[in-house]
Amino acid sequence: EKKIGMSETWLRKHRLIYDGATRHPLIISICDGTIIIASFKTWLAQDYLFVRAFVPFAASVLIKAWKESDCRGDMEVILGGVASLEDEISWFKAEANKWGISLSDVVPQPPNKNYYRLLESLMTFWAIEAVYQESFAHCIEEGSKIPPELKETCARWGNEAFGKYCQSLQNIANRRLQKASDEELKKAEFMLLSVLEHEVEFWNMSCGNK
Ligand code: HMH
Repeated sequence: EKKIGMSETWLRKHRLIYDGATRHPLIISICDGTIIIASFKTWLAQDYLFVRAFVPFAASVLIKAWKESDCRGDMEVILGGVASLEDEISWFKAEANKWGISLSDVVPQPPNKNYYRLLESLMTFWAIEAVYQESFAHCIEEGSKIPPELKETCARWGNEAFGKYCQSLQNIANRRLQKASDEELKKAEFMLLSVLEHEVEFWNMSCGNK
């Protein structure tokens, strides 16, 4: 049986907003096949920029794991995440090419840029990945009518291995939260909520094309 940690408690407490981030209309439209291709393209281009910002953030979390963690395995978990980002950037470039998007012309929209400010703690590192994992895993569940050309996108974050990785990050976060002060706990819960809110805004960016 899975032990319930602080992060699970908070996700339950903020269930509605969590569902708002993981069951956003953009994700629902991918699941039911009604997605507008212009929306998908906007998402792809903006997320490419987000992932570029995420790379140095991941590196900073790796440094913290090395300096501060009481468990050696933590560094390997985060290193795995860091290592996969090179492939992810290449995937974005190839995918953009497929859809005729010129990435060199893309500029970050305000909801994207605002999100960069949250790239600072292990809590946000886990939450950012977890929202994508849960969102896209939903798209590849039985009975979804996902367009074939979007299958690969959904599998990238919805696959089981990525799910396990997110679970490992969550376990690390829970363990660290057990030792946190009240002040740190407050901050971590606030950061989690902020991620959920920014994810909603991030999805919203792509819905303006409808
Ligand atoms: C906006 N959230 C956003 N982009 C991503 N690529 C992820 C989460 C997952 O890494």
